[in-house]
Amino acid sequence: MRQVRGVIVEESRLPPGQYVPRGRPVIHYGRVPRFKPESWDFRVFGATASGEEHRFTWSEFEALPRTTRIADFHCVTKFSLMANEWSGVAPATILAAAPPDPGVRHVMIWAEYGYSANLRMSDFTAPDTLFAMELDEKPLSPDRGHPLRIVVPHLYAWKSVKWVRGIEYLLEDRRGFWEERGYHNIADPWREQRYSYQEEPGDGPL
Ligand SMILES: Nc1nc2c(c(=O)[nH]1)N[C@H]1C(S)=C(S)[C@@H](COP(=O)(O)O)O[C@H]1N2
Ligand SMILES: [Mo]
Repeated sequence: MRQVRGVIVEESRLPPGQYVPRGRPVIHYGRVPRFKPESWDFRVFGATASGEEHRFTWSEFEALPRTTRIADFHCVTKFSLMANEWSGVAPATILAAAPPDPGVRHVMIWAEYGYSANLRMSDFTAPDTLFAMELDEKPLSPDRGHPLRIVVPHLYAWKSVKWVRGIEYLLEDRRGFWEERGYHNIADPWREQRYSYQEEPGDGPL
């Protein structure tokens, strides 16, 4: 990973079986939610260090320090979007504001309408993972996750949850929305971890 004027820039490369489409597809399950800043919140719950839930309002979340990363992302349906410039809040900032219990090894990312994706703590804290509010120097469009999505460029893009509303600290791993429906628990595109039947012992909960 390179840094250019403080921006982490990942080398653009295409994982096995992926292609670069014309245009920039938008893809998700269900409808695009409407953003209501007065009632929006970001909840950090589950196994927090204090045992208490931590809640950010939109104005609190918006005021957190931001950083920028440039990275590709890879959909399991085989298209890849190359060199996206994301700006937003680093997971480390959330972990510092609302610390997890020391036994936490996994997190569940929760979105509007109950969409979710689980991540290992090591993927959540990886240097390319970000809670993004901007793409290519503009606020996210509604269909790309406005006002907040997570991007986990080094995993298949169903883990890059749009319209994020919170995270749950997990003492034991649990499957999210697509992981329960036949997709791989880890989802590393470089190892083509597409489907749950490819999982090896230790890759996921039974
Ligand atoms: N909340 C939510 N986030 C989601 C999805 C979804 O259905 N709901 N789909 C995922 C999938 S499968 C992909 S490929 C990416 C697509 O992101 P894009 O629309 O910005 O290309 O969003 C991911 N995040
Ligand atoms: Mo996807």
